[in-house]
Amino acid sequence: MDVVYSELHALQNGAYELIGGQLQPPVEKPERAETIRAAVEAAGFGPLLSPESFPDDTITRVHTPEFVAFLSTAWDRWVEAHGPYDALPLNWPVRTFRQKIPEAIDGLLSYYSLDAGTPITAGTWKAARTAVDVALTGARLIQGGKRHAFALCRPPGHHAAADLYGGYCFLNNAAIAAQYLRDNGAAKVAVLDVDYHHGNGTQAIFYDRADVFFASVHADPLQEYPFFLGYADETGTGAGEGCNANYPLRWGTGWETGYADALDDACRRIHGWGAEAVVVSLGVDTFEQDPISQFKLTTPDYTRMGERIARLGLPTLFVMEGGYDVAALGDNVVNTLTGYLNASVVA
Ligand code: OKP
Ligand code: ZN
Repeated sequence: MDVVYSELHALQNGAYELIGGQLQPPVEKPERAETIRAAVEAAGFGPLLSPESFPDDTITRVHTPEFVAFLSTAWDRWVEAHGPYDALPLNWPVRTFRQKIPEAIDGLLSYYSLDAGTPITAGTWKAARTAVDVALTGARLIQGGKRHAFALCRPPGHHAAADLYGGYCFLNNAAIAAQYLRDNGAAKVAVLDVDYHHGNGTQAIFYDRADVFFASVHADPLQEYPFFLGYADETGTGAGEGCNANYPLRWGTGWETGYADALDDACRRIHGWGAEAVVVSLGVDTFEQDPISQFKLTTPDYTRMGERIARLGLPTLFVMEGGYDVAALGDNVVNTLTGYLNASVVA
């Protein structure tokens, strides 16, 4: 299986993150992608491909031009206002506030963000922009006839919506790849999101559309971040009614205690809907030892996950999302891809 990777991911390297009321070293750090790269290479995956460059209009098919302009200039404006420290928002336009776009950089960060856990640094734009190229290079491989590819993206993307960043995500790599597949020949594309957290950004981007099906297996938003989207009664709207499927699962869920059944149902829905290709938002933060998560999947369970995804029998683009136990990340990703390949109908 081809693996697309760029070392420029390391340009996203925040200094600290607010976790549980304390400033701590970020869990979303460069070592994540480096350890996955080393593990897939050691397992014989490859070749390792560098991303091609894609134009900005692939991004603005999914994100607003105003949001892209904001993200690409935010660091320079922040440095001008404050100095060379991580750019973080401090308040949000929640209930009772107006949704009017401010002028000052602090207000813009507030308007365009969903949390204070996603630092914009000197290299954020370059890293996020390169992650999009990584995902699109994988999508182009699929569009060109490959049955599968792995886009080893970092930073992740699934919390980013059309004009919203947060949850360590800036540009929605998986959504941009799905849209690329739509724009280049596939009539119906599914996104299967197996990250521990609900893919609120991807859901929002495609919520009113009948041409992209979004299915997500994740921790119950009653208990877990991002808290305000991801319930089972979110089924799509307008033309997209029936094209969104959420499987919220309680803390403590394991493979045999709810996860496998939910994944199976999600895959059945995607198959029944008639998808021509699937983009997998591959988060492995469902792992039992993940430092910020509460599911109980084991390393062998990822082989089973890959096997189930393979039984869809669809061209498959894996796009890396979360997963924060650096010691096990490589094994969990390799097992997913190996399980997929070994169960693939087309080798
Ligand atoms: C990104 B992805 C932990 C704080 C959680 C945000 C988590 C973003 C996850 N108590 N902060 O979906 O893996
Ligand atoms: Zn996650």
